[in-house]
Amino acid sequence: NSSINPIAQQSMNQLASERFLNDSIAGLNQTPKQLPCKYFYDQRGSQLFDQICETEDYYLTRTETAIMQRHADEMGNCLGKGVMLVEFGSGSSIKTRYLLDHLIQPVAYVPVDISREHLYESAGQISGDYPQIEVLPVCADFTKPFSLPNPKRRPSHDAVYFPGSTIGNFQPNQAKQLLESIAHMCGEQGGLLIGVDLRKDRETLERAYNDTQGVTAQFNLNLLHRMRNELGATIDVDAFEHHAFYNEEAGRIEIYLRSRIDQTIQLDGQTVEVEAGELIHTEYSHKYTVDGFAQLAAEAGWTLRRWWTDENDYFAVLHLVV
Ligand code: AVJ
Repeated sequence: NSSINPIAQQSMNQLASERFLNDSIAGLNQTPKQLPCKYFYDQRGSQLFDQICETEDYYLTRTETAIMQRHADEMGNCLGKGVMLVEFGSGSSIKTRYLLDHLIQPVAYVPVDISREHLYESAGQISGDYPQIEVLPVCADFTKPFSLPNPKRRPSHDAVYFPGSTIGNFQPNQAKQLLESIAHMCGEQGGLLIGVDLRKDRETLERAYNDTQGVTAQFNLNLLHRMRNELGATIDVDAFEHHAFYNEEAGRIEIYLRSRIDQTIQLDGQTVEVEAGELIHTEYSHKYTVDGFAQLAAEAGWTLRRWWTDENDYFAVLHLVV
C-alpha cells in the first residue's frame, strides 16, 4: 500500500530484491540459461514497455485498445452490476478506462502489478478520475498467492480483467494453473475478461518483437542492467544483444539475450560462464486461436461466453464464466 510506513516499505523492497537474486541465480544455473520475464518490470522497464506499446510495429496494444473502445459497453453489461474489478498486470491502466466507463455501479477497482511506483502512480490517476469507484492497488506478483483488499461497500461479485495477452507469457500448463487460481479467486459468480494475442503470419509477429526503433531490445537488455544495478552483478551488458523469433510449431514468440563474446558473470559470490553466441532465455509470448484458448480455459473450469476481435483477427478479448 502507498500509505504504508517507510520501514515496512524498505523490508518489502528487500524481500523483492532477494527473490530477484534467487531467481536469477537459479535461472543462470539451468541449461539452457533463463531469466524470468516478470523482472523486466522495474520503473524503467515499465516505461520501456509503455514505449513499445506506442511503436508502429507492436500492433497488440493498439488493436486491443480499439476492441475495448468499440465494445466496452457490451463488456460492461457482461460483467454485471456491483462488481469489484481486479486487474492482473495493470501497468498504466490505459485500456481499463474504457471498461470503467461502462461498468454498471462498480464498487471497487483493484489494480495488481509487480511494479510498485508505476502501480501507485496509475492508481492515483484512476482514483482522481473515477471518484465513485474505490481504488485499492495491490503490489504483488500475481503468480503467487495474494489476498484481495476489502472494499468499504460490499460487491455483488468479483471479476478479473487480464488484458495485454500477458497470459501468453506462461507455458500452457502454467497458464492453466493461473486460470484455475483466478477461478478460485472470483468464485461462483465470477467472471474473467481476458486479452489474447492470436496466431498470424510470421512476418507480422516477428516485427512486433523486433521493432525498428530497438525499444524491445532495450526492454530485454534492461533485465541485465537491473541485475547490475540492484544485485551488484558483474556483466558486460553491451556485449549482449536482443534475439526474438516465432516458433511456429509451438505457436510462440521466443525471446533471448545473446552474448557476442565469452564472458563470466559474477553474482553474489557465484560465477557463471557464458559462451560467445550462447542464448539466455528471457520470455515466451504464446499466441492462440480463440478455440485453442477456450479449450485451455475449459480445462481450468471456465466457459467461454462471448468474444470480440478486430477486423484483421489479430487479437481477441474473451469473456468467460465459471
Ligand atoms: C506484456 C506479455 C503482453 O508478450 O507481447 C512485449 C511483453 N515482450 N515485447 C508480450 C513484451 C516484448 C508482452 N506482454
